[in-house]
Amino acid sequence: MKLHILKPSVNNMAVRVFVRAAKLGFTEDDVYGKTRTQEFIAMNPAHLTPMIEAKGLPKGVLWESCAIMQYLCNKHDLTKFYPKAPARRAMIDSAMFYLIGTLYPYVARATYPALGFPQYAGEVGSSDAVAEHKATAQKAASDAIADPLGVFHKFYMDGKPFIGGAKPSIADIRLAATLEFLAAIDYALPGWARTYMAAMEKSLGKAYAEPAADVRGYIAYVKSQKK
Ligand SMILES: N[C@@H](CCC(=O)N[C@@H](CS)C(=O)NCC(=O)O)C(=O)O
Repeated sequence: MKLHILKPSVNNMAVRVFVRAAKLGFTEDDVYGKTRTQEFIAMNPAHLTPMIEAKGLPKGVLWESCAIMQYLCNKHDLTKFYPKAPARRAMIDSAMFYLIGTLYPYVARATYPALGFPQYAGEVGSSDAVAEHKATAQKAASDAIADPLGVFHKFYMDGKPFIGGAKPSIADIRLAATLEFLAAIDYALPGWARTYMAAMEKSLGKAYAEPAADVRGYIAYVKSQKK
């Protein structure tokens, strides 16, 4: 299996942590600057990473971080990361959809301007609005993070160390990777989230630390450029 990645991205970090934690066989191809090439778009018209290229996939490739982790868990019967019982699995799916549909857009609006990442069409950040309006929109997104973040703690974790229970699930890998970006804006994570991030890194060890170092290194680089 070939994993096409961009190292500074937390969407990518999630899958990069997962394949390491699950000890799957893979090679990584850094496609920085190549996602809009004809060759890449011919495989993946959405031009998005992470993307896996593997035999047996109807189209030869698969993108969307959560779908990749779900597919690999199904394929290799990795119930440790993705429980089989429908009700428990549904909670993991719900947490991941909630992250992609609700939390991540706030995180992107709050952090992408600081990270120097392009914003999505229609966002104030990608318009010709004055800097003050862009800053107001960025702050509004940052302020909006606390509410869905609290939902992960109160509802999905509900007193357990992880969304997955005693051990991290694919939803936990996706959440922890997402929260890494908040360092770009020095977001004050609540105490429980700091404990959670430390527990994720402790539980997954090098599998977490190695891809996290790429994201953290990029954030440190961007911050150093602003000084
Ligand atoms: N929801 C997607 C988001 C993927 C995404 O936005 N990927 C970005 C990097 S963070 C990308 O590959 N952009 C390259 C491009 O659009 O050319 C996921 O979770 O995988």
